[in-house]
Parts: sequence; C-alpha cells; structure tokens
Amino acid sequence: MTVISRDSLGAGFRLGVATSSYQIEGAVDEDGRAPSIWDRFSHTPTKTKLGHHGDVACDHYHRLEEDLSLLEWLGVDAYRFSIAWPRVIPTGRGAINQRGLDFYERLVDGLLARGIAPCATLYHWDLPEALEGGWLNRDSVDAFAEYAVAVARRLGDRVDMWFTHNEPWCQAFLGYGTGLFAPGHKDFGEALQCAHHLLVSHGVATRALRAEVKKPIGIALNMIPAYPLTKSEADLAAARRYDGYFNRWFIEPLLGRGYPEDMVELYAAHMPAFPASDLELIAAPIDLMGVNYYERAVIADGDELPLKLRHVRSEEFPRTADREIFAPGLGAVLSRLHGEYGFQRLVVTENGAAFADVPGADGVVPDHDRVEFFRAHLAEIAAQRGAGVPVEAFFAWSLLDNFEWSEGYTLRYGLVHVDFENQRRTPKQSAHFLRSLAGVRPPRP
Ligand code: IFM
Repeated sequence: MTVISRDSLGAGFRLGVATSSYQIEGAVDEDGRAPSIWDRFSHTPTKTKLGHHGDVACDHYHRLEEDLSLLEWLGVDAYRFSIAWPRVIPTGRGAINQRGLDFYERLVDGLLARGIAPCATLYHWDLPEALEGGWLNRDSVDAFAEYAVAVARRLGDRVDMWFTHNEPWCQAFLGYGTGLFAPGHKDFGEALQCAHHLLVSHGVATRALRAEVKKPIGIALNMIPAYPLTKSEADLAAARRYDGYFNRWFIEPLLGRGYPEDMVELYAAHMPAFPASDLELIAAPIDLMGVNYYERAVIADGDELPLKLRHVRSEEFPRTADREIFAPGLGAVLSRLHGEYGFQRLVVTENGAAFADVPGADGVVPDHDRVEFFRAHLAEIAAQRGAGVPVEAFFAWSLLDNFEWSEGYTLRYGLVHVDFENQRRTPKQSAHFLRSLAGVRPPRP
C-alpha cells in the first residue's frame, strides 16, 4: 500500500474534486437553457451506450445544496466545475441569460461560504447547438471570448482559478475526427480545423479575461505519455508521432512555438489554412497549465492513418473498467511540462478511475482499488514536488458518478456513488480516504 499524507504533499498544496456541467447538472430545458451539441448527439440513436443522455444526470441543478454539503463534508480546499455556455448565452452569441448565471452564482457563493475555492472551466464540450457550423466556423472564436467575458463580469470577483478549455483534444479529435463524441463528424481535416479554432479561442478569451479578472488563467489539457512497444527505431518514431498528435500539437502552439513541424508535414493533406497571426493569438501568456491524466499509450509502428501507427492494448499493469493503471506516467508528464517546456505553475485538473462499484447491504462502497489508484498518483505528485516541480493542486475526477459521454452511465468515476433510480448519494471508501487526507474542517459557526 502506498503511504500518502498531507505532509508528504507539502505546505500549500490544494486538494479538490472536479465535475463538468453536462455530466452532472440535468435540468436541460430550465431557466432559459437551450440545447447543446451533446443534447442532440446523446438523443441520436446508437451514439451513446443504452441511449443514455444528460437530461437528468445527477440532477445537480436541483440538488445544489445537497452537493455543496457533500463538498463541505469532504473537506476539500477547492472545487473545479464547468459552466454551461447554453445556460449563459443560449443562442451561442448575443443575449445573456442572467438566470443561467444565477445558478453559477449560487454555486460560487455556496462554495465560498464553506471555505472552498471555486475553480471554473468555461468549456467542457457543451457547445450551444445554435452556433451554426460549431467549431468549424471561425466565428466560434469571438463567440467564445464574448461568452468568457459575460461569465467573468458576473463571477470574476469570486472565482479563484480560470480554465478556458477542458481537453481540447477530445473535442477536436473525438468530436470531429472519429465521431465518438458530439457533434459526431468523422473527418481528420475537420478535427484539425476544430483544434485550431479551440486554440485560437483559448488565446483570444484569455486576453479578454485578463481585462476582467485578477486570478490565474490556464487551460486543462489531457496528456498521454507515449511509450514505444519495443526499442526498435520504427516503434520509437511511431511513439514520437503519437506524442505529436496528442500532446505536442497543443502544448507547443500555446508556448508560441507554432505547430510541431514533423506533424505539419505528416498532416499536409489535412492542414487547415490560417493567417500566421493566429499563432500569436494562441500564445497569449497563461498562468496555469492544467493536466488531466488517466493513462499512458503503448505505441507500435503500424498502418493506422494518417499517423501510421498502432495503439497497443497493454496488459502489463492492472486495469480499471476502461484504462490501464500507470501512475508513473503522471510523474513523467509533470516533470516534462516543467523541465522540457518550462511551465512554472502546474495543476492536476483531473485524475481518476472507473470501477464497477456497488454499495453493500451495510451502505459501504468498498472501492479499495480506487483508493490505491489515488494513493499511487498522489505519491507521484509528492515525488515531483520534492524534486522541485511546481504542482499546486490535485482535483480528483469526479465528485459524483455521472454521465460518462458515449459510455453513458455505465462507467462510474465518482468518489460518491449515485443511484440513478433515486439520486441517492453514498460516499465511497475513496471519498472517506480523500476526506481523511484533506483533514476534517471545523464546523461552520
Ligand atoms: O469524464 C471524463 C471527463 O469529462 C473528461 N476527462 C476524462 C473523464 C473520464 O473519462
């Protein structure tokens, strides 16, 4: 068993949990919210497991007080949530729906009253359906910046950390490349176009936010370290290509280095045209780099186009319900972001595991594998901090079991079990673990 304590994480380190709007809120047509691309996608036959959708999800919109009490009970320092653009500007661009913002104001004020730092992500994939052309349309860039400003004007004095996008790789390559996610397109060129607009919108929104807020701003990238299957030159080169596709494609332009040349060459037939000035827009200085880490990739040379590689399903280490467990990959990613890329403030914005959790007759959810998962990953963070890598905070994914996108409710990532028949919340052993690590707070006066 890996031993981890507040002391081993060091002074000032913040512990939190994370969620996203469409995955937990429900209330999809209340208080002026309009449909997002995920409402349409999840209601399209065959797109999600068992036809699941987020219409009710965890009913968090109606159970805000109960969920705030859970967060208080957990004793976390911070809570990372996302804001639903279709609640705030239902038409994507134009009139601001104050009732949508009222909900997030209640959330933020409820967190502050409990001594929990509110950390907001502006985009976690629920794009307003009304935005014609979605992320393929260049207008999405300005639309996103306008939305960011609308949120900042209402909440900018109280949110503690800002993240523009969550996992732009997923939105671009799963949403427009493989069709696994909304809006369900299958075109590699469109994926690159979307990725470009996401990055430009991040930069333009970051600059706009700067004028409104004083707190740190960043982006949350999902990062997957690529390990070659063998030491052959061909496998090493394939792993490098995978790294270019998944990691470098986002990190390098954010740092003002432009898109990686080896990948631009490989993507020649698919690259979108754009003005050189876009690269400057993307490189708006940020304060925080958020890292979502779940797994590594084992890569061999192969035929999958356009990358000419093969993703190997590794059985080397134990697996969760959907992924291989490989905690050293988190250490490697953090060390690289600081050592190779020079990031000075890192936050682990997501890390977690899905298991088939079932509450026992005694009401206990014995998710010991998840506890060990968190211990191992936190130990990697402690080691990196010890080596001088500036990791400031850790957000466990997720507070609640929730709508896991195309997997519907079949994968449970929560620290708190949700019975979707009656919305009963039951803290799992992992919630008790995080609570004891966080240290129980004194009751509020
Ligand atoms: O549930 C997702 C989340 O929306 C984005 N990061 C990965 C999580 C688990 O797959």
